Amino acid sequence: MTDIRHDWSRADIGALFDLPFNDLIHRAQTIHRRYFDPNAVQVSTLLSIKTGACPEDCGYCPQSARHDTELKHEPLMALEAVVTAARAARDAGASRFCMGAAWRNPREKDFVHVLDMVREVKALGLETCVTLGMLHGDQPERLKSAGLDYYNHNLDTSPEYYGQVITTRTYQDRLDTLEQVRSAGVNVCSGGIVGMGEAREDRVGLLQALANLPEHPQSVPINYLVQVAGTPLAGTAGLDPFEFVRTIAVARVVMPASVVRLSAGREGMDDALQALCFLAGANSIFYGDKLLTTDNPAAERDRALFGRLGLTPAEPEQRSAGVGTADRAAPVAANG
Ligand code: SAM
Ligand code: DTB
Ligand code: SF4
Repeated sequence: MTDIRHDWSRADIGALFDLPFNDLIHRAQTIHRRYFDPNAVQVSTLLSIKTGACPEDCGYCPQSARHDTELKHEPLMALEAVVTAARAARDAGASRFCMGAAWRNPREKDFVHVLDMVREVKALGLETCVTLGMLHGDQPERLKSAGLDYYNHNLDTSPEYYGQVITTRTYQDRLDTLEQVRSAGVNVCSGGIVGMGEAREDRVGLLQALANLPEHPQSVPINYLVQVAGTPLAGTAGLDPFEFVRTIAVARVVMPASVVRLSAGREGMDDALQALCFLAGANSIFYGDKLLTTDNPAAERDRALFGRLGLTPAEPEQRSAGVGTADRAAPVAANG
């Protein structure tokens, strides 16, 4: 029987969340070892190529024009500056470079510049990822032709809780964007945010929506809300850290061959909590002092953490064995 399923019920996923913590971690770690080298972690670096003044109203986001945050707005970056940042990320040890823009969707005159960025970053030998909001027409195919490896577009939360957080685009809009990206043959990076005041049932609903997509996203970022003053979600009650670890573990169980990224929120986590997340099946991080606009742990701290835990940056070959073929990957032999 294959572990790769697309028929997860809420009850199935809820039952995983309800397991005793040790049983859940054991199950997640066992599955993780069937599909991945347990000591390899994929390393991506983010860059905000267009910052702030976004017309959308996402309640968590410091870049929405509707929230009064202290963020400085920046227009689309020049190509050379993006290439310089990508080269620095590569030289610091990242294997993927993710470019994010605070847009509802890219306008054509900006989009052609993003295509150039993808081409040039790819030419540095890096994997490429962009997150630009909704796409139209042949934009997904043009990104693919330019050398795009991944498109990030998150479902963010359950269909039921979604309307509490975002009103300017629908859950269906997001599913449609994922479909367009998938059809163009670009790997999908899609996950969500926890700690937004949602119930466990919403974390169950998010993971169900992701795991029951026609193909599992090749990459699944699990973000812990970074609370930014001036956003509607600032001041939300914190989540029990073990519930965050459970969310990672359940993501690993329901999407066994997908790379699960321990994403935003690491700056507020101690090393022991991050180690638990890796044990629960997280095998990717954002690396570098900044996420898009907020702080991420310093690169030296992450290098020290990898050293202490015996983790190594995933080789491109290892990643391609699992990534890009999430629904087709054969399990690898258990490794220790
Ligand atoms: N504007 C595009 C979009 O929303 O599709 C791309 C950039 S947007 C910043 C990318 C993702 O970052 C969001 O979908 C959300 O999941 C995540 N994000 C934004 N602000 C966050 C925060 N404060 N904490 C955690 N994750 C956040
Ligand atoms: C994702 O899931 N998390 C990243 C990336 N995809 C684009 C973004 C996190 C943003 C955190 C808030 C900020 O730095 O602005
Ligand atoms: Fe805009 Fe993306 Fe932020 Fe939403 S998450 S406000 S779409 S930048």
